[in-house]
Amino acid sequence: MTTLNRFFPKVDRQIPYEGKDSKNPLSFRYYDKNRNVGNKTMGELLRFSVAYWHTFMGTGSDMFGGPNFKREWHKASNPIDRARDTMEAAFEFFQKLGVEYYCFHDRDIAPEGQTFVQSCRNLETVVEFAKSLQKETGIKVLWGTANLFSSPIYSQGAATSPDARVMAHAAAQVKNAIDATKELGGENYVFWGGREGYETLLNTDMKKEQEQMARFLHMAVDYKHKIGFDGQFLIEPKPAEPTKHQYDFDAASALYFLKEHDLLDHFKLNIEANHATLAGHTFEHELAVASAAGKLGSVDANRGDTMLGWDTDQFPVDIYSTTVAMMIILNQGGLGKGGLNFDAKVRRSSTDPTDLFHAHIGGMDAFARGLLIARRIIDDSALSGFIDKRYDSYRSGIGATIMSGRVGLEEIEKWVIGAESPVLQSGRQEMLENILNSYLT
Ligand code: XUL
Ligand code: CO
Repeated sequence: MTTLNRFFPKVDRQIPYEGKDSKNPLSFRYYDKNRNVGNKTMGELLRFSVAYWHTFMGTGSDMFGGPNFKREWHKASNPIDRARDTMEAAFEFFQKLGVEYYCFHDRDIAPEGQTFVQSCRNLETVVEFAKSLQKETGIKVLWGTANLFSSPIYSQGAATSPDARVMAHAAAQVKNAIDATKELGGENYVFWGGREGYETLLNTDMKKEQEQMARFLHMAVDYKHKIGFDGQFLIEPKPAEPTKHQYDFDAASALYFLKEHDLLDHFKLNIEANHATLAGHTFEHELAVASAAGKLGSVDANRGDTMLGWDTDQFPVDIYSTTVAMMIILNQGGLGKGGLNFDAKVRRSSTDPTDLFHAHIGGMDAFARGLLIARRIIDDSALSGFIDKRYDSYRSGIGATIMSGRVGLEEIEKWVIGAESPVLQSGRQEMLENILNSYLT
């Protein structure tokens, strides 16, 4: 390790794997990075990433109260010194936690300047520093992105702003964020349209705004090819918050948008658990929609709270949910360049920097455990055998004929008249739920 004990003195060594009976809260009980699960290691399959914005820039503030985390790395008075200290704290944390990846917004790693040019300079300075720390430690960027939602100029949208000068500003900012991501060897680049949506149709031309967004994304694709950035572009759907109606509502609407605007070949999706539930879906539904389209690229691993209707961004702890998520991920052969990014924050009351370790350890163990359970369920064909059999009638007879496209409604009508009425097999939901539960040991 290169950066020792400057910001996290209470965690004085790398978090060890100690097995499921360990009582040490600063140990992994399930995540054993080099353990083989199938033909890959846990580390290779899970590709955990820390979200820079929550973990190092989070202050604990909410709608009712200001910052209450007193982080050592936020104490320097000069913004660039503060950014460097924060980056050092981040790399100390990554190494002690034993994660290989992080994700960032341009404006979390580098402070916004007085002018656009100054902001770009700040970003270049911090990227240089991050690059040297990455080289020293082997830690990598899972994805970078641009913050196109905090600045007041984006209050009525970025790419979808009614003001073309704002759209131009967003485009220039994205160019620089893609450059930064490429410079840091980022494996993906994410577009989350925080304010790409609208509040009221009384002042909005929805079709026009969506055309603007498509143009914006086409320009990003062109630029990516021009500079030879080989990272995967990802769209992160979210239904609302901060805007009332967001254009990338969920996986299905994002896929439709991409297809409609001839962008589908250039993008995959980054599915976030709490965004799925805000859209009225389960996390696994959104993963399954993206995966079925061959577009599940990466995951923002967090959870919401069923009692609260907003994006609480909590760390994932639910083994049932991580198990079904890992089943979908394993069934598509992994996440490729993507990974599991903890887009999650500790609660306002969790004020000690050590809580950041507890939070990530919990999330990593929850997914490692889900991975082990999912692998066993798949290997035993415990559920897939049933699903396969359920569609048997399409493998031969009328089912195969219909699916081959050789018959239409009239031929089918003739067949129905001559056939016996169908007797349905039970869907056996409860039995299957019991089978799944029997693996959650
Ligand atoms: C917001 C959210 C973002 C994106 C990146 O809800 O999830 O942090 O992940 O901009
Ligand atoms: Co996210």
